[in-house]
Amino acid sequence: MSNRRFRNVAVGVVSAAVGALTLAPGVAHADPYPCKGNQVCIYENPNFSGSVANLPELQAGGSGQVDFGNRFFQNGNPLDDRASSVKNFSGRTLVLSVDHFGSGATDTVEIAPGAKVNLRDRQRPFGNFDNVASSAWLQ
Ligand SMILES: [Ca+2]
Repeated sequence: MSNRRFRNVAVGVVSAAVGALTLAPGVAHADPYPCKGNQVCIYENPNFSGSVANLPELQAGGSGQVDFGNRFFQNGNPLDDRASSVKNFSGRTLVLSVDHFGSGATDTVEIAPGAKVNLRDRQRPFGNFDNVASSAWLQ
């Protein structure tokens, strides 16, 4: 009977590289809904993410005003009280209101031509403008 010698095999512990997907500040994200020139793009989520609404009323040749009451993002979610970020490439000043048309627009925010904004950064008398817009028009 031969001595059986066990050889210790150094088993390398493979440490799985746990990818903590930490994004460096300032890294540009691919825009799933690129906003074309002459458009107003209204996004469901902050930082131009989530679904988008491109309302023909706010584009070249449109009426220049729209109530969000019966309008939807591309994913089918209602637009009313859900807008979180906006790109205004219309060439005109965009006004967002917390009110529907006909109910007295007293609480509004203006988005300058060419501006890209998170509505949570726009203050109103009682809180910010995230998830409150109910109508919009171009000046
Ligand atoms: Ca939202």
